[in-house]
Amino acid sequence: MAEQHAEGCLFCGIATGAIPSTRVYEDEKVIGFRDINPGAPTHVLIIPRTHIAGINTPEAEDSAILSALVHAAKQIAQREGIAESGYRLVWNVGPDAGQSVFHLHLHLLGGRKLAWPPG
Ligand code: DGP
Repeated sequence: MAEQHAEGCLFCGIATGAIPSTRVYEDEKVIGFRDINPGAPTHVLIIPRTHIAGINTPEAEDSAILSALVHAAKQIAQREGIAESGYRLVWNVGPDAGQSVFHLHLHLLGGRKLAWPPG
């Protein structure tokens, strides 16, 4: 798959390796790396290698990427030892949810009891 990158996009830089990160997972379509400002003992961001701005933008042909993100999350949860204790997958979409980086990313949080509803 040809990777599309957006100029000046932080997570495109992380995907190419131009910007350092602590990677915990990678496959052909997606990578996972530790959040710089973790909200839980495990806080990993899973992103497509190719630039997609957010969950509102994927087209039908991107469905393989969406399933790759979820598949990666399951693998990472296993590796982090939280698959059984539990974890949360979060997509922040737009201003009310506090989305701050406009390259699609799935948050994986776990390793502690997580409150619900979120703030
Ligand atoms: P969101 O609010 O959903 O757009 O989440 C963006 C996340 O990205 C936030 O939890 C902090 C994280 N983040 C921002 N800049 C960097 C960075 O340079 N490196 C890493 N590893 N994470 C970052």
